[in-house]
Amino acid sequence: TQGQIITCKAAVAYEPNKPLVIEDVQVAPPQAGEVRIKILYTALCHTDAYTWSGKDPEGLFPCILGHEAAGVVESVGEGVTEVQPGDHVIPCYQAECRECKFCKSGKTNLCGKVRSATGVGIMMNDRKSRFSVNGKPIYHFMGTSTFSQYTVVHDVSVAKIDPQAPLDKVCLLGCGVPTGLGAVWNTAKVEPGSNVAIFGLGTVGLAVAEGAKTAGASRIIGIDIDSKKYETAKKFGVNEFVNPKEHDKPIQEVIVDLTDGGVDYSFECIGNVSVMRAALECCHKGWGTSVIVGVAASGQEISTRPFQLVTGRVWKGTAFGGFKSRTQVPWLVEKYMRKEIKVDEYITHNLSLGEINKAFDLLHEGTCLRCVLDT
Ligand code: NAD
Ligand code: AHE
Ligand code: ZN
Repeated sequence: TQGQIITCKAAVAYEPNKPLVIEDVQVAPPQAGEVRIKILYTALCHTDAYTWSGKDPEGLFPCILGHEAAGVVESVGEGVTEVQPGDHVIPCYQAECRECKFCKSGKTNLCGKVRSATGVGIMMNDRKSRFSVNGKPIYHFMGTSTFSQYTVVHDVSVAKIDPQAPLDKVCLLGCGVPTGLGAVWNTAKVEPGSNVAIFGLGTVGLAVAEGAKTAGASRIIGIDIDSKKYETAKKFGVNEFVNPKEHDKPIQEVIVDLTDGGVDYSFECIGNVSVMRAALECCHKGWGTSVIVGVAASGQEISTRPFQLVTGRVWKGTAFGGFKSRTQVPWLVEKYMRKEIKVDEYITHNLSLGEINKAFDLLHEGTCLRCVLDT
């Protein structure tokens, strides 16, 4: 198949919110600096649902969504040296070229090399798509497009992992789990003995809890409007629970009262701008730090009294938990293999690619954390 067009199945999003269509898609061979990957397993993340909803300014249609996956390299384009056919890999929506201003800064995991292409659904080389259906181009998404049996990505977006790792599990290390762990370890840098508040106990919030537990946090307060979330959350380290619906006072006041003035760290894992405000305002005066993890729709804005910041609270955000993707995803896989981090525990459902619309329905049900699709 090397150098040839591959025809395979993919789930195409033709229009916002219209059911995805399983199509025979033509996948062009990888050009210079590109890698074609056979995707074996892909999970769904709420960010896919967000873009599908039409509210993401970077979401172009028709496109192939998906960004939490694992697979095997099928072929590589000219000049690709770090991976070869047969390598087991995780595609990474956050690239790492190790050469750009961002990568060299030592201050961020964001990479600038291919971002101008991945935000508009094309490849860097010729600013074109590698996907088509009957000659009509289909846009890429987040530089990954994993809801397909084959995809083409930039070489700087490929993490080569231990071939022993089970791909049906470690696909989760492409997004949600690293995001939560890294929000704690890299972005907030939570210290032992800290009090932590986590808003939203989906996969990302639970991974924050796990990260906080391993960082030695004392009180790990989970906040969710669905009280059923507490039982599962306990297994990830949450040791107190608050449902905002059961209180008359604003949730920030409830947390401040519970914690003698506020928490040391808070995390917003929902994507709701009024909760982001509450998360900042429940932080302790003088030092409390709040990390925005949730993705809010375009047009939404955050607000608070600047006095909150003047008096020492800190507002931060995180993308992919601050992890350098190509370097650290393989390290996270090793940690999973040594049983130092959970992954299996987030998988509540398994379906096939053909059942993807059902999988999106599940995503909106409280019982689903991650649904892994066998492609
Ligand atoms: P999820 O939907 O599984 O979890 C959200 C949780 O929040 C649910 O348990 C829900 O009951 C709860 N919730 C909803 N409204 C609430 C409210 N007002 N108060 C308290 N709880 C509330 O989602 P997820 O997959 O865990 O993802 C969470 C967010 O993180 C999404 O916005 C997603 O797009 C974003 N995300 C960001 C990054 C990043 O790099 N920054 C990476 C992955 C996901
Ligand atoms: N295109 C969206 C922004 C989406 C967003 O913030 N994405 C996160 C990852 S979410 C993964 O589930 C991210 O990494 N952002 C940094 C980046 O470079 O995109 C919008 O609203 O415009
Ligand atoms: Zn995601």
